[in-house]
Amino acid sequence: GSLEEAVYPLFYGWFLTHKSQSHTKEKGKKFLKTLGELDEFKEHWDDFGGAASETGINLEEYFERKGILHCTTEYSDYGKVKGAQEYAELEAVKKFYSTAFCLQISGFFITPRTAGARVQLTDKQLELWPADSEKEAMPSEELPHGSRAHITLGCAKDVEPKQTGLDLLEFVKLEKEGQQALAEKDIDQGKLRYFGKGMWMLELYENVTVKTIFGGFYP
Ligand code: 2AM
Repeated sequence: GSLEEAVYPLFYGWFLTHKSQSHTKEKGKKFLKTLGELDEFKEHWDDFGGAASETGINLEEYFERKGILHCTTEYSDYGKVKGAQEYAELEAVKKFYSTAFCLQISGFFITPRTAGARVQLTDKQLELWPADSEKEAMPSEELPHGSRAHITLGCAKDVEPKQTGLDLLEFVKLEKEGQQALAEKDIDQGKLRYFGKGMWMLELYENVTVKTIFGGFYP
């Protein structure tokens, strides 16, 4: 066999620079704080099970954060995932490895499981997005290419990070079906919508731009 074997990362993605991480965490915290204090949110504490005390839920504590903020493109599990090799060999992956990109955050969302930032990818960035990402997550749906793109901000206890993208696709599915929000409110940062079952989505009035480097993560 070959002496030099391909080395696959745990996952590929866009990794936020130190400064953009601070900026994003700041915006995310502001969202959680504002949301947590809203009467509209307090009416639906039940969605979060037993997490609400008499004074409410501290959302910043409810969602645990860990690691460097990033937007995963492909989870390859060191080459064990089906399609890992194909992805590594994509022209775009080779061409853009270690390249700087600006990502646009268009919204923030929470569910009882996860908190995340919604990422709007450009055509160039979509070249790095796996063809079957949405299909893999929701086999029975036809959801737009790249609509799963997100940055995990935090997960509730015992929830796996992969869940954030699945939660985002639940919102995308409702949007596609033309589902009306159960509640809607204009707040400082944007338009907030509630879809039931603890699903809150903030559509930002102005995108948050973050600087990133595309690459692989090999812990
Ligand atoms: P995330 O992108 O939603 O944060 C390491 O576990 C990273 O890979 C995490 O960032 C995680 O989720 C993502 N990840 C883990 N398992 C995954 C899977 N099966 N599919 C897609 N992404 C996954």
